[in-house]
Amino acid sequence: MKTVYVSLGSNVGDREQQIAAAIQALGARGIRVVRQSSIYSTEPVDVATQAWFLNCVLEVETELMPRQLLRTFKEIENELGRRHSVRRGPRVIDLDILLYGSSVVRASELEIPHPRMTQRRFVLIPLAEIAPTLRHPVENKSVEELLAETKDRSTVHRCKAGTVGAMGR
Ligand code: PH2
Ligand code: MG
Ligand code: MG
Repeated sequence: MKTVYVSLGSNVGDREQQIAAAIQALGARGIRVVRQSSIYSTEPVDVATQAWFLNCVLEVETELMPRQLLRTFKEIENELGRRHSVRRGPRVIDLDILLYGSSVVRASELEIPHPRMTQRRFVLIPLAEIAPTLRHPVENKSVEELLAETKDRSTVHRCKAGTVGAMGR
């Protein structure tokens, strides 16, 4: 069983409903959601000319290997109506693997830790909410330290409380 941190984002359609549907779809596929951050309203980064996102981060437990988990995430994205779209542009739902245990994967189709997580307040702020002392296996720094050091200055507002305590135990 591996502990995995997952980033969820949406900036098209009913963003909150789509995030809820994605979390439900994970559970339906046997991926156990242990912690859920609050939902944050976040300024778009990379492609700035798009709508604001809702973002959150989950701690999940799974038996799936990284590539199986990636495939499952793509299936859920398709199920929820995501169509191939502009790179880093608008999306109905995006599920990204941030950290998979302390594994490091560097392949063209999958990079773990997520290569841009240290440059994104919309990832680091929700992640720090649920796992402040978690260590990044390559940077060898805690999430709190990464957040204090990031150069990203984009706006991130907490807008809905999560369930930081252990869920379903
Ligand atoms: N995702 C992107 C690009 N930019 N900006 C915010 N605020 N939130 C996102 O989830 C996001 C983004 C590509 O995955
Ligand atoms: Mg993404
Ligand atoms: Mg993605």
